[in-house]
Amino acid sequence: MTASHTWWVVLLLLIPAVTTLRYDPDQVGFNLNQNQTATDPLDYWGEWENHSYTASPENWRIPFYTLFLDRFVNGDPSNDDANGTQFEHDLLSNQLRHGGDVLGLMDSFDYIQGMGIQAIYIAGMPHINQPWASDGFSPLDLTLLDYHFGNIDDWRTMISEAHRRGIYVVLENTMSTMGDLIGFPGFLNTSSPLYPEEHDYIWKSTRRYHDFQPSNTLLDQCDYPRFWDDLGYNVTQTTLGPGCRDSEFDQVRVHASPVSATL
Ligand SMILES: [Ca+2]
Repeated sequence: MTASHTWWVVLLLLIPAVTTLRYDPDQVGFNLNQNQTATDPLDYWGEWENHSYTASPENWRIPFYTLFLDRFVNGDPSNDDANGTQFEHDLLSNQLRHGGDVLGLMDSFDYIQGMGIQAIYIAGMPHINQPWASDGFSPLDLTLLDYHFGNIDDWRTMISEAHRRGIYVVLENTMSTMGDLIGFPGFLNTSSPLYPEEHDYIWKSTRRYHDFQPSNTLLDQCDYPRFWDDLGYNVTQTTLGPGCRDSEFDQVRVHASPVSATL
C-alpha cells in the first residue's frame, strides 16, 4: 500500500498506456478525466475549480484513522445497489458490500475528531470496482469513481469538511492490481501454475480495460526489473525466460482470488 498526498491526487493521475479513453457523458459526476476530447491517458486532466489546496503537514507523525469506506458508515443508502444487481450489497455477508460511503464518513467526523484524529487514511481505491468488490482493490477503470462511495461532489464535500476541521485526507493509490477481466485458458476460476514464458490470455466478458492492454505476442527480449535474493544480493540470472509477452500485465501466473490481473 502506498499513501499519497493530502489533496485530491486522483485528479492528477497520469497513466502510461494506449488506446482510447474518453470522457463519458453517461458518467457525469463520476468522470475524473474532464478532457472530453482526449484519446490518450497522458492528455487526461481534471480540475477542482475555485478550490484552494491544502498543503501537507511538516510531519506526518500525527494520529491517523484508517478505514475501508464500505465497512464504515452508510450515509447514502441509494448507492448501495448501484448496479441494480442482487449480488453486490448484503449487510449480513462478509463477501459483499455493506454500503459505507464518503457521506457516511463525513457524518462521523465528530466522532473521529473527538478522538484526536488528525488524518484519515482511506484504504482501497476510490475508482469503479467490480460490483461486489467492497475493498476497492479491483478497479476496472482508473478514470471513474466507484458509484457506491459517492460522486465527485460528495468526495469534495467530505474532503472540504475534513480540511475545515483540520483533518488531512490521504487516498490510496494501489495501481498494481486490477479487476478480474482477463484469464488464462484452463485456469479461469483457479490458480494457474507459474509459467516463465507466460500464459496466453482471454477476456472473460465483453468488458475491457480501456487503458491497459494484455497481449499474447512473445518478445525475444524482456527488460525485467531488478530482483533480489533472500540475502539481499542482486539476482543477475533469473529463472524467467529471456523473453516475455508484449503486455502491460504480468501473465506468468494468476492467483484465484477476487483480484487476478496484475499490471
Ligand atoms: Ca451507501
